[in-house]
Amino acid sequence: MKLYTYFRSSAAFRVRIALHLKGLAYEPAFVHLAKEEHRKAEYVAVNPQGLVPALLVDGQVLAQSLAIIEYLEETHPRPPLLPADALGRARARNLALIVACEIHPLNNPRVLKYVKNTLGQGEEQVNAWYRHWIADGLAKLEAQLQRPGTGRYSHGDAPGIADCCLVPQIFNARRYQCDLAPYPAVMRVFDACMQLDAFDCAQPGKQPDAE
Ligand SMILES: N[C@@H](CCC(=O)N[C@@H](CS)C(=O)NCC(=O)O)C(=O)O
Repeated sequence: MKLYTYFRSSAAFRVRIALHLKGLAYEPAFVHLAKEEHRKAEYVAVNPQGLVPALLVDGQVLAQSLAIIEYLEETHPRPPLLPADALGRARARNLALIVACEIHPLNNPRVLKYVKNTLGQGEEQVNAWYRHWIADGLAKLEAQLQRPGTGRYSHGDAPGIADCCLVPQIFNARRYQCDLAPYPAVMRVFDACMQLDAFDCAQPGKQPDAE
């Protein structure tokens, strides 16, 4: 498998964690987002959406991090990243989607660029935008994690799909100096995850393309 990745991409980080949790080897192909390599014809030919990550498997390209993780889950079920029961799976996906659909898309580079360049906002306003959506989303995630079902990890006592989303989002939040004190359950799960090699070795600073 070849993973199109960028060290700072939190969506690629999710997939790197899942691959490591399942013990699956992959060849990285680096797409430098800050240099806009994801917009170049060469990469758009791989993923027409022009977003990272993408996973090349058996000559076919998969995109969208959660679709990729679900593919890995179906083809390599052990260890599972989704609970065995339908209600549990729905809850785990709910937690993952709070990050993947309600926080992350609002803070993507192309969105920040639009706010800055097209709407003419300065760095301070862009950072305020970023921190606002982190705070809004993490408050909702915190409320969910305070509910029954959460264990050592987001759902139960084994790491799963929700943790693959939570951890990269905290790395992003820290990069933008967001206050994380109001989210004790989120941070407890983050700390538990970071004790695992699969999360630790997938982190941005440990990638070969890290700057
Ligand atoms: N929903 C997508 C999001 C992918 C995505 O937005 N990736 C970011 C990096 S984390 C990207 O390529 N952004 C490029 C841009 O915004 O210009 C997924 O989960 O894979």
